[in-house]
Amino acid sequence: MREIIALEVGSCGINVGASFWREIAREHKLDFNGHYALKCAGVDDNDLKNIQVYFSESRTGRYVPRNLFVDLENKHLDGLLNTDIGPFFRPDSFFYESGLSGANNWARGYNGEGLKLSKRVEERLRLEVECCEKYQGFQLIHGVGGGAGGGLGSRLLTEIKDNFTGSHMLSFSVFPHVELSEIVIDPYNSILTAHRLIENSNQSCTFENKALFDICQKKLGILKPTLGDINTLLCLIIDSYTSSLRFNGLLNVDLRKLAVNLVPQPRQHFFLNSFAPLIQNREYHCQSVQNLTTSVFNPSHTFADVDVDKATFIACGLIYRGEVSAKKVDEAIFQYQEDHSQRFLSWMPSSIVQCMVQTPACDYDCSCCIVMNSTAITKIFQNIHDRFDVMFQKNAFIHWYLKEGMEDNEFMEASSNTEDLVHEYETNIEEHEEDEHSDDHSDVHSDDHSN
Ligand SMILES: Nc1nc2c(ncn2[C@@H]2O[C@H](COP(=O)(O)OP(=O)(O)O)[C@@H](O)[C@H]2O)c(=O)[nH]1
Ligand SMILES: [Mg+2]
Repeated sequence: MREIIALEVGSCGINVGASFWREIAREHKLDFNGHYALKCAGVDDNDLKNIQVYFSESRTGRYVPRNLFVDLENKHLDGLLNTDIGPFFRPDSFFYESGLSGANNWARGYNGEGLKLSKRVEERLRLEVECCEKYQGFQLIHGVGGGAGGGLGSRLLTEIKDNFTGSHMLSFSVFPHVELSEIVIDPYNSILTAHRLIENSNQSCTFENKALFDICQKKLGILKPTLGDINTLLCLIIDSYTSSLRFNGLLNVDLRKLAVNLVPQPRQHFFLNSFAPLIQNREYHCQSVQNLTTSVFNPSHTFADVDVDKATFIACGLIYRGEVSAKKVDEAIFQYQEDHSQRFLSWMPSSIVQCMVQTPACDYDCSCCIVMNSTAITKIFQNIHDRFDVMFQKNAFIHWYLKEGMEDNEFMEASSNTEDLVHEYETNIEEHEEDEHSDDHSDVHSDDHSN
């Protein structure tokens, strides 16, 4: 069995993680005591076939999430334990430093208290790995702008890369956006985290709360979206992405195979995502494959505030869920690629991979999620870089980081690594444009020949 070990770090990670476990419990028909099957739900062989990917089975036959919640304070974890989903998790899967609060400083998560905590987490990860038959890797959910999600998340990314040789890391990373940022120092936290994600993650799905907020308002008709609404939306992607690992289906893939298809250069592993249908009340009607496919490519469905319409695709993965005809999927994708060929790199032979999971997402008959490796991602990195630069030039707030043992050059290194990544993504466009021009010239030559 190809197990995954999940980590949810910091307030954002814990909240989004709780929504994720809530949703996949429903999909696999587990109640919050870990028992299969939920009353009234039909039993299906598929429910448990790959259940070990995310759950361990206890001696008493309970399914227990294979995850650790990690934070620099206990407030959110105590809160979670006291909700209906609390009993679902192992009590010893909660790791925190009690008594700390307001630890927004990345350096406290990466060095300081976070370093001590990370040693305890690492020990536990080792035990988890030993209990796995053949683990495929780790999954991290976090907010990159936080002290815990960013700083401690980065510490764990680094330790895992160094100490679990050959392991694969998938992250679901929520980036801050200037319009919805509540932490003044989040540009520092974000750039320092981005640096570690570039170096230590193998694939990262990136989200921006601003886009999620807009989708809640404009598509789902929620006037004042709460973090709960935003997290439910975000989890549509995490559920769909991981459904190909959790359920049987046509052309299913594991973490590594997904990465092979989507990541032509190891550093360029940052994905944008969108989902269809985005509808007010999750309705029980199936949209056509054609509609689902066109919708996921529609920029207004993207879970980040970027312009995918003007960007070049490096590669895409489409995950369809529900009873969907493979032939119709082939036709819809072929049609999209034909109509938008100039947006795909000429040297990537099969830049759209597809996957079909027969088990639908809860409350949907059929749906589609796209994972895009696209040059549009540069906007997220450029934004945090620009916001970082403005503050760093003034030396603002730096003393808080230096006090926790950091040095100026760590900021410079993170900043130039992020700039390099933007440049590497942009090089794809330049090369693509050159290829297109040389194609034009070769057309002229062949015309000349025929004359
Ligand atoms: N989508 C989402 N974002 C959150 C949530 N909680 C916090 N954030 C965002 O995550 C970023 C980091 O904040 P937080 O997670 O509170 O910091 P940490 O606990 O120190 O990691 C900020 O940009 C917040 O706006 C949440 O439940 N959902
Ligand atoms: Mg917090």
